[in-house]
Amino acid sequence: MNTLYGVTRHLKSPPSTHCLSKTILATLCLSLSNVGEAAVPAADITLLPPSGSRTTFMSLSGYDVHEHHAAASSEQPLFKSYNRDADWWDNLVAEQIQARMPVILMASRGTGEGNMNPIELSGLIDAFNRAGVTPNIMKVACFLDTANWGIRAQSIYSQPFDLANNNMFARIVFDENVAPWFNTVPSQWWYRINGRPVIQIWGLNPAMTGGCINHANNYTNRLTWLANHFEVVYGVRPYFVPDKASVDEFWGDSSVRNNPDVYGLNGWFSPPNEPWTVVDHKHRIGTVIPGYVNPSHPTNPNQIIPRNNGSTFYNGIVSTLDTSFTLIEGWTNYQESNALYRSDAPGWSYPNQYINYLQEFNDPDARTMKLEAEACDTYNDFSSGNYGGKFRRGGDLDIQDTGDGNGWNVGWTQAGESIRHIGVFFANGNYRFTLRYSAPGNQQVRLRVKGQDLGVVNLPATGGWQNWDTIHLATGVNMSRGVADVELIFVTGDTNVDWIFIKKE
Ligand SMILES: [Ca+2]
Ligand SMILES: [Ca+2]
Ligand SMILES: [Ca+2]
Repeated sequence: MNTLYGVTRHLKSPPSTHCLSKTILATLCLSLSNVGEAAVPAADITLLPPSGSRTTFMSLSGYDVHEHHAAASSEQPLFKSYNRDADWWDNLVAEQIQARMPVILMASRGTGEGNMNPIELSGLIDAFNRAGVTPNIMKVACFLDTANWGIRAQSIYSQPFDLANNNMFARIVFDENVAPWFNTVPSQWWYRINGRPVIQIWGLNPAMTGGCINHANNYTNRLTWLANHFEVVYGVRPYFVPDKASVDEFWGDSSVRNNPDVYGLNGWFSPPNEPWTVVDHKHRIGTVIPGYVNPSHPTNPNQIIPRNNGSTFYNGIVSTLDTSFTLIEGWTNYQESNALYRSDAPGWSYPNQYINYLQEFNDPDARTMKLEAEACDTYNDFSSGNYGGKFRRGGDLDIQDTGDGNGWNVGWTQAGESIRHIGVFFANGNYRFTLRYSAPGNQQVRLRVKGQDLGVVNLPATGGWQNWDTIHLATGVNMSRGVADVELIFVTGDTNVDWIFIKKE
């Protein structure tokens, strides 16, 4: 019975079980733990910064998610559970790594309301550290989601958010949003232009929840105060990218256009025919969405931008390549059909589709990439159900925690099973493919790239189901610019696999 296969043979052996006494068995533990050390040079499996892009894309990522919301959505993520615990952050970081995002744009709705409270961003920094992400690989930018400003003004002051009132602005905007964001995200992670951290600000429509009043001749003064105060506290002056409507509409403040701390303006998008915008004021700033459905009017065609099997997003990316930077809404936003995470929902051609689009344009040189085995697009699995029960919402692929506190692996592999990543972007050049695996005995796998069989590779025993090692599967694989499928076939099975690292030689 396939479902019984591996009940005893595939139990994980935590390294600590080897270490009965740290003092007596120190040498033995060291030698055992070394079994799992990388057999290939660290440089061969270290991400390089994305390079060659004509713009800087940044993924606006919400973190107010809860499983019951996602479960009710038609755009379920591949990953479970969607509840903002450490695993949730690990998965988000792994997805952003695979997309080679240079900047992850994290929203704040303030400490007062609790929905996207910026002190939660410590979870992101912890996940960066677990994944070995360093600030040269990915930066974090601040997005002030104004949705709660009016709510807080009503709650604290029993009146709309008043741009003429600097004390109100200081408390709600700086004390409850900006300060906790920048106090939680250490400064080495801040996305900067010319050394200045960038703060994007969403709209201040007077009809926003709770209300917003007195924009004219006041919004620009509040921004100047915020820049001055930020500089006093953090020793550096920020740049602002406000919402264009808050400047250009009759109710807005046109003097914001000339504010020296404003780097540019963000134009957002609008259904049904505007999935991307570029605003050219001081600098060209873009916004792109993969699709949109107004959750309050989900069947009104004027409130929908269809995904069109990904072409909406792809065309938007191509149309904004000449910007200083482009905001992408929104990585986890299933509520409005903007989600870009891995999903096998209708509207995605395959789970990693949107991630791969971003990889292509974030990192056109495609010098390094990392494909998580558990996040493959398709697979052959001979046992019914997910034996380990981890990571995926459904399906038969067998997945468990790696046991070293860093993600998941495919396990319970049998001869003839396989995993495949679809549409991975390569540049011109020769590539090397490296596998992180564990196996108690000697095993064999076979790599297939762009349909080309690269032969059987012998995997030496690593000494246990969770003793990890790395091995080059193939070198000098000549690729031409474009996308290709990467498939790993388990010739003998009984091999756990964590990821495939790909590097241009
Ligand atoms: Ca299975
Ligand atoms: Ca299996
Ligand atoms: Ca993995």
